[in-house]
Amino acid sequence: MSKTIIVSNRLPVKITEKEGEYLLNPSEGGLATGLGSIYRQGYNIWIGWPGLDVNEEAQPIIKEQLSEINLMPVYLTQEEINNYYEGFSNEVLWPVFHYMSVYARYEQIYWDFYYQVNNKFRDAILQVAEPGDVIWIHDYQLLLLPGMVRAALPDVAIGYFQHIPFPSFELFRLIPWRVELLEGMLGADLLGFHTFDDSHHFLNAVTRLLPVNASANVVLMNDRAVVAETFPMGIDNNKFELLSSDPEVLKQLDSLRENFQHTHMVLSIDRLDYSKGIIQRLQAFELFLQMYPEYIEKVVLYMIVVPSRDTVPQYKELREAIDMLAGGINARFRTMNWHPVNYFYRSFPVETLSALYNFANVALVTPMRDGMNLVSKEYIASRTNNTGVLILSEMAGASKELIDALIVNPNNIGAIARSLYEALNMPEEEQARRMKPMRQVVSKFNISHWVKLFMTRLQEVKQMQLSMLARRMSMEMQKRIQRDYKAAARRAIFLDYDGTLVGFQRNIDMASPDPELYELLKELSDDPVNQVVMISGRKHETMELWLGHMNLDLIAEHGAWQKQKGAEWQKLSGLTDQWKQDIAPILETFTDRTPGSFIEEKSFSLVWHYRKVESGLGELRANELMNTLRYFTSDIGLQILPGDKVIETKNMEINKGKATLAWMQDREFDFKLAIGDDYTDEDIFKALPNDAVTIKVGSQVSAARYYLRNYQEVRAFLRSLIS
Ligand code: GDG
Repeated sequence: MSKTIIVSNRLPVKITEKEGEYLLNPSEGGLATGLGSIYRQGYNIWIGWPGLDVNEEAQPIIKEQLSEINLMPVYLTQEEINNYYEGFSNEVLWPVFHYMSVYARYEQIYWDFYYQVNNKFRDAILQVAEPGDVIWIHDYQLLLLPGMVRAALPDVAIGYFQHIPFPSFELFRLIPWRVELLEGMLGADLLGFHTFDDSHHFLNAVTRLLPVNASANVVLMNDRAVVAETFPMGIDNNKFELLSSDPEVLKQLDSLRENFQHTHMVLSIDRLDYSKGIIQRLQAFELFLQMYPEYIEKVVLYMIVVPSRDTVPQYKELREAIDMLAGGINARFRTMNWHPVNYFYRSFPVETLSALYNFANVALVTPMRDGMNLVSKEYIASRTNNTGVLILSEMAGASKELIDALIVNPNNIGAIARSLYEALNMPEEEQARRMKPMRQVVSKFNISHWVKLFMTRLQEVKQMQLSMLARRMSMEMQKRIQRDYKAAARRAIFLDYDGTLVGFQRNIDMASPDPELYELLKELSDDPVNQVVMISGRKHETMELWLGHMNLDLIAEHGAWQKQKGAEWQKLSGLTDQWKQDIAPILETFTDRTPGSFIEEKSFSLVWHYRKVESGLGELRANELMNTLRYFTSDIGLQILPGDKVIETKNMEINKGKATLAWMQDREFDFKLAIGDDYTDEDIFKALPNDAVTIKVGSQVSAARYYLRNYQEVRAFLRSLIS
């Protein structure tokens, strides 16, 4: 039976050692709760580091204890923790991915250990994984792992979810090992990110740095379609709703009410981290007290900072800066019975958090960057009476969903101070008007919904890959086609040229046939049973130059020109090119604005090429041009064809499908074959009868029955037919 394997850096368990005895405490974090429905069932398992340095004798014992709750440990040495975890994960990936690249230290030893530890995780997975299993890998500590597992288990389903942001390409490219990281990630079948921007940045980095094809959110890694998508993570909202009426919480709530009788509470909860904007938040609060002195003795900032990484110098400095600033504000504004900042550097039980979520009039969540930020969602879920105001940074993933919060730029301390004033003065109806839709979002898109969506999508991606695989021409299919080919008495063979028989060239005139191709076409057309038709979008002059002397029928410019072998070129009658006067100036404007682009003129079409334009700019201009052309061409019988780095405008009447049908008229064939790679070849595939062998080059969606990977495979296939 197949199983699901969850993998993350940390296991959802806290192990403590007391006089040689080890105590296991399952953690109650959001992710652990959400995935609990999965990993606790059957043979499913969660693999990760148990979070402490365990001596060798104790390792098998703990492993045994963990296996009882479906957990499997990967033990790390202190050196591995220093370099893989503290080093590469937290001093390279964390700062760069949070747009704080000045903090990054690109040490080779960090990378070496990162690679080594990812390999260690791979070995652990391979001990338990079998074909048919589903593996779900979590977060930035394990970016190489999907690729490593893929190499060992080519068919297994692998999902990857990134909990922190994926930065813009300009940031990501700074990392010396950027290519290896992307290749590792692309070992997955489905990659999930919190926001659209994150997945977009990822896809952008992939297409800029790797020689792969991507269309929309699908990247083709050889034959495997890899999908990158947005899955905003939710929380266990039921848990927080229920906590709001838990007796222990109510008790703590009572004492908060007593202690803060005449004071509003602004709540702030984060782990100690420079990405969380804690300094700016304190500055904003100080400014608020200065701007609105009427709030002196009327409001407190209740600030919990959970200890984290404070042996690392930057974190130690941050901690000292927070201490200073909080102390400074208190020294400046405090009165005999009031402290403006109630600052705690420690963690609290979840009941205390719940009481605070329930009590605080305002939650102030202003990270500089945050993948999602669950605290903001927990505050919303806890507000069962629909009061309270959330002030949320636009740099937190959550701001894309919680749009009814007061959204602020965390660098704009003036705006934060004003938002605080607005929040504290917001009428209850307005609070409810904002809170209700946010509560609906948090409740619907909860953690189990998130898990379900991700797992379902992963299955769908696997299905899509399988159906692509079914169309991929196997040796067996080739043999069957060869038999039909041999048995046939009259064969029609339609071949597209660019991308089908030759590769893509930066210079369009460089794609002339090579000796091997000439030889192949000669052998194919020498067989008296074969009628070979070269059907291309190229100019007829070019086709004449390259192929005019061969024993082939030629169709040029998508069907505008035809030539029977040995005869003269014939132009399709009744066509006009008057429209060029209107369209050419538009294309010229775009060419003037876009270095590297150029126009190609054919008898009945104008083509704007952007293969030499800076990547990104070309696509942008092509989009703009498409929109402009659509506006001008809608009522004058023209068709616009976006192709591989080209946009072609041509007479509507011309297309390869019509040309194919016209050529077939009054002729009988018992074997029909068509091979093509681009959009315009789809018309041929559709025009041919069902018994035709139609082959798409490249694995995009197509009307063809089969596909081959590239022009080399096409040549090998044709060769197999004639040999
Ligand atoms: C990463 C991404 C993304 C906090 N203090 C206490 C406590 N907490 C709990 C909160 C919340 C969690 O910790 C913090 O979650 P965040 O989402 O805010 O941040 P990260 O830990 O940095 O998580 C982040 C997340 O992954 C999920 O994908 O949202 O952007 O950085 O659940 O309640 N819990 C207890 N005591 C505390 O004192 N018990």
